[in-house]
Amino acid sequence: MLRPLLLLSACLAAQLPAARPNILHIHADDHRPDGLGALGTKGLITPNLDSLVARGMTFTRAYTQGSMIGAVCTPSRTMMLTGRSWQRIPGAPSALPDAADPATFLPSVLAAAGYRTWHMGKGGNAFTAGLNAFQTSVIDDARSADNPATDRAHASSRLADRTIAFLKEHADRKDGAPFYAYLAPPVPHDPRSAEPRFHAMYDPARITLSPAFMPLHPWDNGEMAVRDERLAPWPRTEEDTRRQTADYHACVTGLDHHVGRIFAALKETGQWDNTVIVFSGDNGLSLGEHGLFGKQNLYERGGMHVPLVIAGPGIPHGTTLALAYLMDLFPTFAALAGAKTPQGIDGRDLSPVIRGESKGVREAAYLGYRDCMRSVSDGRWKLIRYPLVDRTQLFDLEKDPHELTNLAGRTEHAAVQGRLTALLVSEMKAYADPFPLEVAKPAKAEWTPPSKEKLDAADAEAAAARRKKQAQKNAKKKK
Ligand SMILES: [Ca+2]
Repeated sequence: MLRPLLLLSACLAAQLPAARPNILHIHADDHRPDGLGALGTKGLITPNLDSLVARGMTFTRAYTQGSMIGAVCTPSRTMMLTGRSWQRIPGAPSALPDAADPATFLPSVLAAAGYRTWHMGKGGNAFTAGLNAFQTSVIDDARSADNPATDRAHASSRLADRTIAFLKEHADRKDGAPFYAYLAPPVPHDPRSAEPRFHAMYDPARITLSPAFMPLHPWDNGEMAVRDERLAPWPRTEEDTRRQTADYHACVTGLDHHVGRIFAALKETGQWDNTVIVFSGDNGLSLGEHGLFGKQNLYERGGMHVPLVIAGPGIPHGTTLALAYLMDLFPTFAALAGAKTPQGIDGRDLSPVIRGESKGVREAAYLGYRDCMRSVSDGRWKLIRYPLVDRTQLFDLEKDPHELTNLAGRTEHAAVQGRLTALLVSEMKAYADPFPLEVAKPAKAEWTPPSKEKLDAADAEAAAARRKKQAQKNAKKKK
């Protein structure tokens, strides 16, 4: 895996990372793809993470590939730590026989190459088997019953304290082993609670709403009333959206502040020059765009598009439009570490893109959510298909980055639509996605917000079904 590095010309040698750098991976929770000042969110104060953008490589089209459940975090984090696509992660219908073997998980692979592996972060909606594969895993969960003292507002602060202690301890070691530290704070995920000093920095009245803000999604996308969508009233109001966005920004700024303390500790302990820092998020989030408030949709300012910045020794400065998935981090980190990537991994090594030797590692970004949404993009054009209600959207992302003008069904774009549809079919086949793009009897697309009574009744029904399933499981165990 080190061979491509050795092939680099001598003039680049000065930029090469010292052999086997430390990898410090900050993986935020529900962090929007443009969710840093330097990534385009006006007024968002993130000087520390911005410094990564200023010196490293930014992927503006990085995605988590999809989710079969509302908790998009879980498959996302599983894809990242296994390098496998959403239909092939452990437990998925097309998983390979060794998919659940911990020896194939990222921390084990890096450990086998001599890395110390350390994790601190959330335990909920995580990939527990993957976290257990770290040599050290510190779970920080605000909802943890055995640790009622924890609270969300100070999650970033606790993360920094523990990480700084780890960095100091690591610097004193004499064995020369590099580290892979995976920091997974539950931030800026709701409840959007930061320290008061960060909330004080944002006045809701000064928040600019997205051009794609809408009071309601124009029709039923198949997941209109899931948990996250209920975090705002129907119809969405400008005032509530501004308030929620201000709170979101406060959480991001709080995270950035404490990340700055981690950066300072890296410098103080002499580890800065040999540490590659990666900033990414597990999934995106709508904040009123298209009338949506969750991550259970496929818009660009929606559920699957994530931030991704890589900076450090040997990483050139720049921005790339290369289509990337979070599962690509697995082979990319393995390449940095000189580790051997296991067979059967779907992710692709992004090193050639980072080094400027290649414009990309794939032709399409394909995304999915449950059985109700599929999308594909070639970088410029994007097609979203909603089989359950027989709706299709076609957007020109170059001219219409906010996805406001649906070009599907227009004669002048029929050829593009046909090409994108064929691309979607082939991507679904390549990733063993079994769901149909057409159903026999599509439902009506019209949608009106459900009443509280109706939501409560649906919740009670779902809870009863869960209890029944659990009882059946328990009965099976007893036998
Ligand atoms: Ca998340």
